[in-house]
Amino acid sequence: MIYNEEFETLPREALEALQLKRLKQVTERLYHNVGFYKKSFDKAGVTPASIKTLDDLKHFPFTTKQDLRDNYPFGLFAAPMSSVVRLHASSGTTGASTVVGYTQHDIAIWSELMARCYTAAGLTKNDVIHNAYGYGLFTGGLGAHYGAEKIGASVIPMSGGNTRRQITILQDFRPTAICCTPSYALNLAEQARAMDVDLHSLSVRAGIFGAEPWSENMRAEIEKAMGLTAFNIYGLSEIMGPGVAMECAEARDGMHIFEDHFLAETIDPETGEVLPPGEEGELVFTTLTKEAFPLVRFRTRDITRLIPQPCRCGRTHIRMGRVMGRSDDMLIIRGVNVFPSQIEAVLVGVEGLEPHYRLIVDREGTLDTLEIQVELSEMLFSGADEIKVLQNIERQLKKDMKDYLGITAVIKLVEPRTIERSEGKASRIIDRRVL
Ligand code: DLL
Repeated sequence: MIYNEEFETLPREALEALQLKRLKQVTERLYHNVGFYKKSFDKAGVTPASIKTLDDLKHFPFTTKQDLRDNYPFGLFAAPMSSVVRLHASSGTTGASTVVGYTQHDIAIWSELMARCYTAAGLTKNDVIHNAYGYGLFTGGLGAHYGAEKIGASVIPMSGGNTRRQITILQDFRPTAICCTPSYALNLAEQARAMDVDLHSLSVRAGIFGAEPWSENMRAEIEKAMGLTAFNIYGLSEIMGPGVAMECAEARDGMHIFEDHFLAETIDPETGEVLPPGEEGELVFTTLTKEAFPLVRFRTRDITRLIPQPCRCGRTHIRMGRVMGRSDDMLIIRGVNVFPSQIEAVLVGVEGLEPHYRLIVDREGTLDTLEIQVELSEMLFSGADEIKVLQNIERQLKKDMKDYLGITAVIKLVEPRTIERSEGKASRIIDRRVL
Protein backbone atom coordinates (compact mmCIF):
# COMPACT_ATOMS: atom_id res chain seq x y z
CA MET A 1 0.00 0.00 0.00
CA ILE A 2 1.19 3.49 -0.84
CA TYR A 3 0.04 6.55 1.09
CA ASN A 4 0.90 9.23 -1.44
CA GLU A 5 0.79 7.44 -4.78
CA GLU A 6 1.52 10.60 -6.77
CA PHE A 7 4.75 11.57 -5.02
CA GLU A 8 6.04 8.17 -3.96
CA THR A 9 5.90 6.78 -7.51
CA LEU A 10 6.94 9.92 -9.38
CA PRO A 11 9.06 8.95 -12.44
CA ARG A 12 12.76 9.61 -11.69
CA GLU A 13 13.00 12.46 -14.18
CA ALA A 14 10.08 14.34 -12.65
CA LEU A 15 11.35 13.57 -9.16
CA GLU A 16 14.76 15.00 -9.95
CA ALA A 17 13.21 18.09 -11.53
CA LEU A 18 11.22 18.61 -8.34
CA GLN A 19 14.33 18.13 -6.22
CA LEU A 20 16.23 20.69 -8.28
CA LYS A 21 13.45 23.26 -7.92
CA ARG A 22 13.26 22.66 -4.17
CA LEU A 23 17.03 22.67 -3.74
CA LYS A 24 17.17 26.15 -5.26
CA GLN A 25 14.42 27.31 -2.92
CA VAL A 26 15.98 25.92 0.23
CA THR A 27 19.45 27.29 -0.48
CA GLU A 28 17.88 30.71 -1.18
CA ARG A 29 16.07 30.55 2.13
CA LEU A 30 19.24 29.68 4.02
CA TYR A 31 21.46 32.16 2.21
CA HIS A 32 19.15 35.02 3.11
CA ASN A 33 17.96 33.95 6.57
CA VAL A 34 20.85 32.21 8.29
CA GLY A 35 24.14 34.03 8.88
CA PHE A 36 26.05 30.77 9.20
CA TYR A 37 25.05 29.66 5.69
CA LYS A 38 25.69 33.06 4.11
CA LYS A 39 29.22 32.89 5.49
CA SER A 40 29.87 29.27 4.62
CA PHE A 41 28.48 29.57 1.06
CA ASP A 42 30.51 32.75 0.48
CA LYS A 43 33.63 31.08 1.80
CA ALA A 44 33.16 28.14 -0.58
CA GLY A 45 32.43 30.55 -3.46
CA VAL A 46 28.93 29.24 -4.11
CA THR A 47 25.51 30.92 -4.18
CA PRO A 48 22.03 29.51 -4.73
CA ALA A 49 22.35 30.78 -8.30
CA SER A 50 25.27 28.40 -8.89
CA ILE A 51 22.88 25.46 -8.79
CA LYS A 52 22.09 24.50 -12.37
CA THR A 53 21.84 20.73 -11.90
CA LEU A 54 21.59 18.42 -8.87
CA ASP A 55 25.23 17.56 -9.42
CA ASP A 56 26.20 21.12 -8.49
CA LEU A 57 25.34 20.36 -4.87
CA LYS A 58 28.72 18.71 -4.48
CA HIS A 59 30.39 22.13 -4.53
CA PHE A 60 28.50 23.16 -1.41
CA PRO A 61 30.10 22.85 2.04
CA PHE A 62 28.98 20.20 4.51
CA THR A 63 27.12 20.99 7.72
CA THR A 64 28.38 19.03 10.72
CA LYS A 65 27.08 18.25 14.16
CA GLN A 66 29.79 20.63 15.45
CA ASP A 67 28.24 23.47 13.41
CA LEU A 68 24.94 22.74 15.14
CA ARG A 69 26.61 22.77 18.54
CA ASP A 70 28.43 26.02 17.75
CA ASN A 71 25.08 27.63 16.99
CA TYR A 72 23.28 26.23 20.03
CA PRO A 73 20.40 26.58 20.63
CA PHE A 74 18.59 28.43 17.81
CA GLY A 75 21.38 29.95 15.69
CA LEU A 76 20.59 27.93 12.54
CA PHE A 77 16.84 28.47 12.53
CA ALA A 78 15.64 29.88 9.23
CA ALA A 79 12.22 30.97 10.49
CA PRO A 80 11.31 33.45 13.23
CA MET A 81 10.50 31.94 16.61
CA SER A 82 6.92 33.23 16.23
CA SER A 83 6.32 30.66 13.49
CA VAL A 84 8.10 27.81 15.26
CA VAL A 85 5.53 25.55 16.94
CA ARG A 86 7.72 22.72 18.27
CA LEU A 87 11.23 22.13 19.57
CA HIS A 88 13.05 18.82 19.96
CA ALA A 89 16.62 17.99 20.90
CA SER A 90 18.88 15.13 20.02
CA SER A 91 20.05 12.84 22.75
CA GLY A 92 23.61 14.14 22.84
CA THR A 93 25.63 12.37 25.50
CA THR A 94 28.58 14.73 25.30
CA GLY A 95 28.57 18.50 25.11
CA ALA A 96 25.57 20.58 24.18
CA SER A 97 22.78 18.63 22.56
CA THR A 98 21.47 19.90 19.25
CA VAL A 99 18.13 21.62 19.09
CA VAL A 100 15.72 21.41 16.18
CA GLY A 101 12.60 23.45 15.43
CA TYR A 102 9.47 22.96 13.32
CA THR A 103 6.87 25.27 11.83
CA GLN A 104 3.26 24.15 11.48
CA HIS A 105 4.06 23.23 7.88
CA ASP A 106 7.10 21.18 8.96
CA ILE A 107 4.94 19.21 11.40
CA ALA A 108 2.36 18.59 8.67
CA ILE A 109 5.03 17.17 6.36
CA TRP A 110 6.57 15.07 9.14
CA SER A 111 3.14 13.62 9.94
CA GLU A 112 2.58 12.79 6.29
CA LEU A 113 5.96 11.07 5.99
CA MET A 114 5.26 9.00 9.09
CA ALA A 115 1.85 8.19 7.59
CA ARG A 116 3.69 6.95 4.49
CA CYS A 117 5.81 4.72 6.76
CA TYR A 118 2.84 3.08 8.47
CA THR A 119 1.10 2.60 5.15
CA ALA A 120 4.28 1.00 3.73
CA ALA A 121 4.05 -1.50 6.61
CA GLY A 122 0.44 -2.24 5.68
CA LEU A 123 -1.18 -0.34 8.56
CA THR A 124 -4.48 1.52 8.19
CA LYS A 125 -7.06 3.37 10.26
CA ASN A 126 -8.22 -0.02 11.49
CA ASP A 127 -4.99 -0.54 13.41
CA VAL A 128 -4.24 0.15 17.04
CA ILE A 129 -0.65 1.34 17.44
CA HIS A 130 1.24 0.91 20.73
CA ASN A 131 3.87 3.64 20.63
CA ALA A 132 6.73 2.86 23.01
CA TYR A 133 9.19 5.39 21.59
CA GLY A 134 10.03 7.93 24.27
CA TYR A 135 7.84 11.04 24.35
CA GLY A 136 9.67 14.26 25.14
CA LEU A 137 12.60 16.01 23.57
CA PHE A 138 13.42 12.81 21.65
CA THR A 139 11.66 12.88 18.27
CA GLY A 140 10.59 9.22 18.37
CA GLY A 141 7.47 9.52 20.52
CA LEU A 142 5.69 12.51 19.03
CA GLY A 143 6.91 11.78 15.49
CA ALA A 144 5.44 8.28 15.52
CA HIS A 145 2.33 9.59 17.30
CA TYR A 146 1.33 12.27 14.78
CA GLY A 147 1.81 9.92 11.83
CA ALA A 148 -0.38 7.28 13.44
CA GLU A 149 -3.16 9.81 13.96
CA LYS A 150 -2.70 11.00 10.39
CA ILE A 151 -3.67 7.57 9.02
CA GLY A 152 -6.57 7.49 11.46
CA ALA A 153 -5.19 4.63 13.55
CA SER A 154 -5.81 4.52 17.31
CA VAL A 155 -2.61 5.45 19.12
CA ILE A 156 -1.60 4.27 22.57
CA PRO A 157 0.94 6.89 23.72
CA MET A 158 2.89 4.50 25.98
CA SER A 159 6.34 6.11 25.76
CA GLY A 160 9.32 4.07 27.02
CA GLY A 161 9.87 2.31 30.34
CA ASN A 162 7.60 0.61 32.85
CA THR A 163 7.96 -2.65 30.99
CA ARG A 164 5.57 -4.75 33.08
CA ARG A 165 2.81 -2.23 32.49
CA GLN A 166 3.56 -2.27 28.75
CA ILE A 167 2.92 -6.03 28.72
CA THR A 168 -0.39 -5.56 30.51
CA ILE A 169 -1.45 -2.91 28.00
CA LEU A 170 -0.44 -5.21 25.13
CA GLN A 171 -2.74 -7.85 26.64
CA ASP A 172 -5.66 -5.57 27.48
CA PHE A 173 -5.77 -2.99 24.66
CA ARG A 174 -4.84 -5.57 22.02
CA PRO A 175 -2.82 -3.28 19.74
CA THR A 176 -2.08 -4.60 16.25
CA ALA A 177 1.25 -2.81 15.86
CA ILE A 178 4.09 -1.68 18.08
CA CYS A 179 6.72 1.05 17.70
CA CYS A 180 9.95 0.97 19.73
CA THR A 181 13.68 0.44 19.46
CA PRO A 182 14.71 -3.11 18.48
CA SER A 183 16.60 -3.53 21.77
CA TYR A 184 13.48 -2.56 23.70
CA ALA A 185 11.46 -5.08 21.69
CA LEU A 186 13.80 -7.80 22.97
CA ASN A 187 13.45 -6.41 26.47
CA LEU A 188 9.65 -6.58 26.18
CA ALA A 189 9.80 -10.14 24.89
CA GLU A 190 11.91 -11.15 27.84
CA GLN A 191 9.61 -9.46 30.35
CA ALA A 192 6.63 -11.18 28.74
CA ARG A 193 8.32 -14.54 29.21
CA ALA A 194 8.99 -13.71 32.86
CA MET A 195 5.31 -12.86 33.30
CA ASP A 196 4.31 -16.04 31.52
CA VAL A 197 2.64 -14.08 28.74
CA ASP A 198 2.75 -15.62 25.30
CA LEU A 199 3.21 -12.70 22.90
CA HIS A 200 2.17 -14.93 20.01
CA SER A 201 -1.31 -15.18 21.48
CA LEU A 202 -1.70 -11.38 21.43
CA SER A 203 -2.74 -9.34 18.41
CA VAL A 204 0.45 -7.43 17.49
CA ARG A 205 1.27 -8.27 13.89
CA ALA A 206 3.70 -5.51 12.88
CA GLY A 207 6.64 -3.84 14.60
CA ILE A 208 8.12 -0.52 13.46
CA PHE A 209 11.65 -0.62 14.82
CA GLY A 210 14.44 1.92 14.51
CA ALA A 211 16.50 4.64 16.21
CA GLU A 212 19.51 2.36 16.64
CA PRO A 213 21.49 -0.10 14.53
CA TRP A 214 20.26 -3.69 14.39
CA SER A 215 20.85 -6.72 12.20
CA GLU A 216 18.93 -9.24 10.10
CA ASN A 217 19.64 -11.81 12.82
CA MET A 218 18.06 -9.55 15.38
CA ARG A 219 15.06 -9.14 13.10
CA ALA A 220 14.61 -12.91 13.03
CA GLU A 221 15.02 -13.07 16.79
CA ILE A 222 12.37 -10.40 17.44
CA GLU A 223 9.93 -11.87 14.94
CA LYS A 224 10.26 -15.27 16.56
CA ALA A 225 9.89 -13.95 20.09
CA MET A 226 6.97 -11.63 19.34
CA GLY A 227 5.16 -13.33 16.46
CA LEU A 228 5.10 -10.24 14.24
CA THR A 229 6.58 -8.84 11.06
CA ALA A 230 9.43 -6.45 11.87
CA PHE A 231 10.07 -3.33 9.79
CA ASN A 232 13.09 -1.06 9.80
CA ILE A 233 12.48 2.68 10.06
CA TYR A 234 15.21 5.31 9.91
CA GLY A 235 15.47 8.92 10.86
CA LEU A 236 17.44 11.48 12.79
CA SER A 237 16.37 14.56 14.67
CA GLU A 238 18.57 16.95 12.73
CA ILE A 239 16.82 16.02 9.47
CA MET A 240 13.32 15.59 10.95
CA GLY A 241 13.02 12.62 13.29
CA PRO A 242 11.64 9.16 12.49
CA GLY A 243 10.30 8.75 8.96
CA VAL A 244 13.20 9.89 6.79
CA ALA A 245 13.28 6.38 5.31
CA MET A 246 11.22 3.22 5.69
CA GLU A 247 11.08 -0.35 4.44
CA CYS A 248 8.14 -1.43 2.31
CA ALA A 249 6.15 -4.59 3.05
CA GLU A 250 6.64 -5.87 -0.51
CA ALA A 251 10.44 -6.12 -0.34
CA ARG A 252 11.66 -5.35 3.21
CA ASP A 253 15.01 -4.93 1.55
CA GLY A 254 16.35 -1.45 2.19
CA MET A 255 14.51 1.66 3.32
CA HIS A 256 12.97 4.08 0.80
CA ILE A 257 14.24 7.60 1.44
CA PHE A 258 11.42 10.11 0.89
CA GLU A 259 13.28 11.87 -1.86
CA ASP A 260 10.69 14.52 -2.59
CA HIS A 261 11.70 15.97 0.81
CA PHE A 262 15.29 14.82 1.33
CA LEU A 263 18.23 14.65 -1.02
CA ALA A 264 20.66 11.87 -0.10
CA GLU A 265 24.31 11.44 -0.98
CA THR A 266 26.95 9.00 0.24
CA ILE A 267 30.47 10.29 0.69
CA ASP A 268 33.88 8.94 1.56
CA PRO A 269 34.11 9.97 5.22
CA GLU A 270 37.84 10.63 4.91
CA THR A 271 37.95 12.74 1.76
CA GLY A 272 34.37 14.04 1.52
CA GLU A 273 34.22 12.83 -2.12
CA VAL A 274 30.75 11.86 -3.37
CA LEU A 275 30.53 8.10 -4.00
CA PRO A 276 28.56 6.43 -6.78
CA PRO A 277 25.24 4.96 -5.53
CA GLY A 278 25.79 1.41 -4.27
CA GLU A 279 29.11 2.08 -2.58
CA GLU A 280 29.26 2.07 1.18
CA GLY A 281 29.96 5.46 2.71
CA GLU A 282 28.68 8.15 5.03
CA LEU A 283 25.14 9.29 4.44
CA VAL A 284 24.66 13.02 3.85
CA PHE A 285 21.26 14.73 3.68
CA THR A 286 19.95 18.00 2.35
CA THR A 287 16.41 18.86 3.42
CA LEU A 288 14.30 20.16 0.52
CA THR A 289 11.14 21.47 2.13
CA LYS A 290 11.84 22.29 5.75
CA GLU A 291 11.10 25.82 6.89
CA ALA A 292 12.35 26.19 10.47
CA PHE A 293 15.48 24.11 10.36
CA PRO A 294 16.67 23.28 6.85
CA LEU A 295 20.13 21.77 6.49
CA VAL A 296 22.43 21.57 3.49
CA ARG A 297 24.66 18.49 3.19
CA PHE A 298 24.37 17.41 6.82
CA ARG A 299 26.91 14.70 7.64
CA THR A 300 24.98 12.00 9.49
CA ARG A 301 28.05 9.89 10.39
CA ASP A 302 25.90 6.87 9.52
CA ILE A 303 27.63 4.36 7.31
CA THR A 304 25.44 2.68 4.70
CA ARG A 305 24.91 2.39 0.97
CA LEU A 306 22.26 3.65 -1.39
CA ILE A 307 20.35 1.10 -3.47
CA PRO A 308 19.40 2.70 -6.79
CA GLN A 309 17.75 -0.39 -8.34
CA PRO A 310 13.97 -0.05 -8.75
CA CYS A 311 11.89 -1.74 -6.06
CA ARG A 312 9.09 -4.18 -6.75
CA CYS A 313 6.69 -2.15 -4.60
CA GLY A 314 6.44 0.53 -7.30
CA ARG A 315 7.98 3.35 -5.28
CA THR A 316 10.58 5.22 -7.28
CA HIS A 317 12.40 6.58 -4.24
CA ILE A 318 15.94 5.32 -3.73
CA ARG A 319 16.57 2.90 -0.87
CA MET A 320 19.28 2.88 1.78
CA GLY A 321 20.70 -0.30 3.28
CA ARG A 322 20.97 -1.01 6.98
CA VAL A 323 23.15 1.38 8.93
CA MET A 324 26.38 -0.56 9.42
CA GLY A 325 27.64 1.74 12.14
CA ARG A 326 28.72 5.30 12.52
CA SER A 327 31.87 6.79 11.17
CA ASP A 328 32.41 8.23 14.63
CA ASP A 329 31.52 5.34 16.97
CA MET A 330 33.51 2.89 15.01
CA LEU A 331 35.85 1.10 17.39
CA ILE A 332 39.44 0.76 16.42
CA ILE A 333 40.86 -2.15 18.33
CA ARG A 334 44.51 -2.78 17.76
CA GLY A 335 44.22 -1.07 14.42
CA VAL A 336 41.22 -3.10 13.32
CA ASN A 337 38.08 -1.15 12.53
CA VAL A 338 35.04 -2.81 14.03
CA PHE A 339 31.44 -1.79 14.30
CA PRO A 340 29.47 -3.01 17.32
CA SER A 341 26.79 -4.22 14.90
CA GLN A 342 29.28 -6.67 13.40
CA ILE A 343 30.11 -8.06 16.83
CA GLU A 344 26.40 -8.41 17.48
CA ALA A 345 25.91 -10.29 14.24
CA VAL A 346 28.49 -12.86 15.38
CA LEU A 347 26.96 -13.14 18.86
CA VAL A 348 23.40 -13.79 17.76
CA GLY A 349 24.65 -16.53 15.48
CA VAL A 350 25.70 -18.64 18.48
CA GLU A 351 23.24 -21.09 19.99
CA GLY A 352 22.60 -20.62 23.71
CA LEU A 353 23.43 -16.92 23.87
CA GLU A 354 21.03 -14.03 24.35
CA PRO A 355 21.40 -10.86 22.25
CA HIS A 356 22.23 -8.88 25.38
CA TYR A 357 25.86 -7.88 25.45
CA ARG A 358 28.34 -5.26 26.55
CA LEU A 359 31.67 -4.35 25.02
CA ILE A 360 34.43 -3.20 27.28
CA VAL A 361 37.36 -1.66 25.53
CA ASP A 362 40.48 -1.00 27.57
CA ARG A 363 44.21 -0.69 27.20
CA GLU A 364 46.93 -2.68 28.87
CA GLY A 365 50.23 -0.95 28.35
CA THR A 366 50.01 0.02 24.71
CA LEU A 367 47.74 -2.82 23.75
CA ASP A 368 44.00 -2.42 23.27
CA THR A 369 41.86 -5.08 24.87
CA LEU A 370 38.28 -6.01 24.14
CA GLU A 371 36.09 -7.89 26.55
CA ILE A 372 32.73 -9.09 25.30
CA GLN A 373 30.25 -9.83 28.05
CA VAL A 374 27.30 -11.76 26.79
CA GLU A 375 24.37 -13.35 28.54
CA LEU A 376 23.70 -17.06 28.54
CA SER A 377 20.19 -18.23 27.80
CA GLU A 378 18.19 -19.34 30.82
CA MET A 379 18.16 -22.87 29.49
CA LEU A 380 21.90 -23.13 29.11
CA PHE A 381 22.52 -21.46 32.44
CA SER A 382 20.32 -23.83 34.40
CA GLY A 383 22.12 -26.77 32.85
CA ALA A 384 25.49 -25.10 33.33
CA ASP A 385 27.00 -27.79 35.49
CA GLU A 386 28.23 -28.85 32.09
CA ILE A 387 31.30 -26.67 32.32
CA LYS A 388 32.58 -28.17 29.11
CA VAL A 389 29.60 -26.82 27.17
CA LEU A 390 30.37 -23.30 28.37
CA GLN A 391 34.03 -23.64 27.55
CA ASN A 392 33.10 -24.74 24.06
CA ILE A 393 30.87 -21.71 23.54
CA GLU A 394 33.63 -19.40 24.72
CA ARG A 395 36.13 -21.05 22.44
CA GLN A 396 33.76 -20.95 19.48
CA LEU A 397 32.97 -17.29 20.01
CA LYS A 398 36.60 -16.36 20.32
CA LYS A 399 37.31 -18.14 17.08
CA ASP A 400 34.35 -16.56 15.25
CA MET A 401 35.44 -13.07 16.34
CA LYS A 402 38.90 -13.76 15.03
CA ASP A 403 37.67 -15.32 11.78
CA TYR A 404 34.96 -12.83 10.88
CA LEU A 405 36.25 -9.60 12.38
CA GLY A 406 39.95 -10.19 12.79
CA ILE A 407 39.96 -9.25 16.46
CA THR A 408 41.00 -11.11 19.57
CA ALA A 409 38.55 -10.73 22.40
CA VAL A 410 38.14 -12.00 25.93
CA ILE A 411 34.73 -13.62 26.15
CA LYS A 412 32.87 -13.49 29.41
CA LEU A 413 29.63 -15.43 29.64
CA VAL A 414 27.41 -13.89 32.26
CA GLU A 415 24.25 -14.99 34.04
CA PRO A 416 20.87 -14.34 32.45
CA ARG A 417 19.46 -10.85 33.06
CA THR A 418 22.61 -9.31 34.50
CA ILE A 419 23.23 -6.85 31.70
CA GLU A 420 21.26 -3.66 32.08
CA ARG A 421 18.19 -3.53 29.81
CA SER A 422 17.48 -0.63 27.56
CA GLU A 423 14.36 1.50 27.70
CA GLY A 424 15.30 3.38 24.61
CA LYS A 425 18.55 3.20 22.74
CA ALA A 426 20.85 0.54 24.14
CA SER A 427 24.29 1.72 25.15
CA ARG A 428 26.56 -1.22 24.90
CA ILE A 429 30.05 0.16 24.72
CA ILE A 430 32.26 1.07 27.61
CA ASP A 431 35.47 2.53 26.30
CA ARG A 432 37.96 2.91 29.13
CA ARG A 433 40.92 3.82 26.99
CA VAL A 434 42.55 7.11 27.72
CA LEU A 435 44.05 8.22 24.43
O1 DLL B 1 16.58 8.11 16.57
C1 DLL B 1 14.87 9.21 15.28
C2 DLL B 1 14.11 7.93 15.20
C3 DLL B 1 13.14 7.65 16.14
C4 DLL B 1 14.32 7.05 14.16
C5 DLL B 1 12.40 6.49 16.06
C6 DLL B 1 13.59 5.89 14.05
C7 DLL B 1 12.62 5.60 14.99
P1 DLL B 1 18.19 10.65 16.86
O2 DLL B 1 17.99 10.44 18.32
O3 DLL B 1 18.61 11.97 16.39
O4 DLL B 1 16.87 10.33 16.07
O5 DLL B 1 19.24 9.54 16.39
C8 DLL B 1 19.56 9.41 15.03
O6 DLL B 1 20.01 7.03 15.26
O7 DLL B 1 21.84 8.99 12.92
C9 DLL B 1 21.37 6.63 13.38
O8 DLL B 1 22.70 6.56 13.83
C10 DLL B 1 20.47 5.99 14.41
N1 DLL B 1 19.31 5.35 13.74
C11 DLL B 1 18.06 5.82 13.57
N2 DLL B 1 17.30 4.90 12.92
C12 DLL B 1 18.09 3.83 12.68
C13 DLL B 1 17.91 2.56 12.06
C14 DLL B 1 16.18 9.12 16.03
N3 DLL B 1 16.75 2.17 11.55
C15 DLL B 1 20.56 8.29 14.82
N4 DLL B 1 18.99 1.75 11.97
C16 DLL B 1 20.88 8.07 13.37
C17 DLL B 1 20.18 2.11 12.46
C18 DLL B 1 19.38 4.13 13.18
N5 DLL B 1 20.41 3.27 13.07
